Amino acid sequence: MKPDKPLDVAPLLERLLAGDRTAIAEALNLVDDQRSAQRESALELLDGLAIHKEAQRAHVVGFTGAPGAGKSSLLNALVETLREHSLRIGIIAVDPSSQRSGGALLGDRMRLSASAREAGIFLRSMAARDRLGGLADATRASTAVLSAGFDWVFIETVGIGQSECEVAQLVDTLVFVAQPGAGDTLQFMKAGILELPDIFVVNKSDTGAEAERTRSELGGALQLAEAQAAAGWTPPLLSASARDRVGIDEIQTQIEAHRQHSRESGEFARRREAGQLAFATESLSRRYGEWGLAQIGGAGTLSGRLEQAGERSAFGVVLDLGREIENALRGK
Ligand SMILES: Nc1nc2c(ncn2[C@@H]2O[C@H](COP(=O)(O)OP(=O)(O)O)[C@@H](O)[C@H]2O)c(=O)[nH]1
Ligand SMILES: [Mg+2]
Repeated sequence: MKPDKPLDVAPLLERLLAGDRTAIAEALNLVDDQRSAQRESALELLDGLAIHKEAQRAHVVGFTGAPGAGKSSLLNALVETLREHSLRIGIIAVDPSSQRSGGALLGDRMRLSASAREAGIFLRSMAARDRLGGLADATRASTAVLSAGFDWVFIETVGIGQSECEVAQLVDTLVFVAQPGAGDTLQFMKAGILELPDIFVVNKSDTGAEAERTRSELGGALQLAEAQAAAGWTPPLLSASARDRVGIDEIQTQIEAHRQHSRESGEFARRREAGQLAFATESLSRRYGEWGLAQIGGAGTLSGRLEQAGERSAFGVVLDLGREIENALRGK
């Protein structure tokens, strides 16, 4: 058991920025620690990461889709490919439904060999548990930590609907993995979230006709959705088989193309800003309600404060604003 007193953050931050592997594990434990003494330290660490530009170099990619679509299998194949280029890769597997601490079940499909792990791949599983701040906040904090030490950070999330919106706010590139024959397309159209993913992959192309049908269904729906999207990027629709290692290179190529496009077009910065604003708005309104938010001037104030955060991370800004709201409520 770790001591229940605040941790000295400066040396940890230094080791983290130097790419020390054990520091990554320590930092992930720290930001996941619910004890109040550690929460102060966690915040200090996140603030430290926010002011170091080199700590945000990672490109963050979300893999989302129904359970069993093959997200873990595709990631596994992709990671192997990326490793051939000696890239350092962090992976977060999020299971919103799991109450099992550590989310051990979810990580199962990621069969990373020992050599892969030594070679600079880091896998972290996260389960819902009983979290004060919700899983999305915890995932955001873990992503900030992994971004300090890796070139790529992948986040695997299960689900349709709400969780897609949450992960979309956290990642630079969103990949949707479709399960052949699952009827995802219709559900997605109804939920109006076909606009979110940057890349679509129909996995299990080895199933033949079924995968083909899903692909053309999804293609039709995308053509309808495309009329609305106008960000200069047309989401590609890819076919792949994680089982047969088919189409993996093309997924990598498209992720890299989207990374380049979004950085050059300014979409990257715009999206990170929007994500932070959504995170701050969501955290504060969850705790204090719309009325609480209005006490500090509403959403307009929020984005201004995030813009001028200076040495504070978005987490720090949220804490500061929370205190201001509490003071306002007390009539100070
Ligand atoms: N036929 C076939 N099965 C696959 C393929 N990719 C994954 N699977 C299987 O689909 C199931 C779910 O895979 P998994 O990667 O755990 O899906 P996840 O829940 O989306 O992470 C497993 O039994 C996999 O072996 C594929 O390309 N073809
Ligand atoms: Mg999985």
